[in-house]
Amino acid sequence: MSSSNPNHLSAAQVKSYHENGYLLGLPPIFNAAEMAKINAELPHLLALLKPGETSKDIREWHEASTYLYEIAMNPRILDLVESILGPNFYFWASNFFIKEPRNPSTVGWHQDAYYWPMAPHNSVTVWLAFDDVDEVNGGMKLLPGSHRGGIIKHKRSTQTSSVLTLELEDGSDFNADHAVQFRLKAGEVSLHDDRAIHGSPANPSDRRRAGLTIRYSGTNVKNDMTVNPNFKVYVARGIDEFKHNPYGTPPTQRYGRPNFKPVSNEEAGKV
Ligand SMILES: O=C(O)CCC(=O)C(=O)O
Repeated sequence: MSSSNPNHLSAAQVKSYHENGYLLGLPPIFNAAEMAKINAELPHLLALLKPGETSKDIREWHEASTYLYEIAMNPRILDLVESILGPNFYFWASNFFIKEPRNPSTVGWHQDAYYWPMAPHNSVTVWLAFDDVDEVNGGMKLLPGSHRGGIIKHKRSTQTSSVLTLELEDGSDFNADHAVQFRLKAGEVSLHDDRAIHGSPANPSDRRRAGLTIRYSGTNVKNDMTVNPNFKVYVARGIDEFKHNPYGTPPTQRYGRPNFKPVSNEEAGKV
């Protein structure tokens, strides 16, 4: 996409995204002071978790928290997404992947698109680093080009350490030796395609590894409401020419949680 907006991706970056299924090396969205403020607010959200819940249960809380809604609608983030998805797209999901220091939780290898009852595949995930993230504290890895290989049938996780229930098997479904290690500073983002194979190991380090995933889709993408009935969209840029999906109401309070129980990954996916 050629553009006069300096925040849009260059033609070379867009090409690289489409070839590889991800993009790194972007200028920070938030500077250190802004990120410190965002991090300082996170405990207010965590305080709303109920007994037995973890940060993984903070899903779609942007529907009730301006704190998250404003991050998702940040113009600098939307400029990046617009470069990939074009002028008309919506925002529909947010959730945290937080690995505290010395946390054994992993994220098994998977394709987001396998979990989502959505078609066609025209979605971008923005992964916003709340901390410096690398190979030492369980940063994400992604298999370049894997988004072009089709959707592979996932198996039920056998590793209890994985926070996901369905995953792909290294050596059988793909070769993890070719995976790229994501490294981000707090306030930076990566972008990835909903079909790209990715995952992350445990965090054996003394540093927290927290990230917020924010999901955007072209307005042509339709959710199957019989599978994920809580699905709501917020038009982020342009117009919704298709009107395939129900609209959410923007939140009014700083920190809140929606009054529905988000469907689990299994319920939302094609198991
Ligand atoms: O944060 C991670 O390690 C995994 C994130 C992920 O699976 C995703 O963004 O879809």
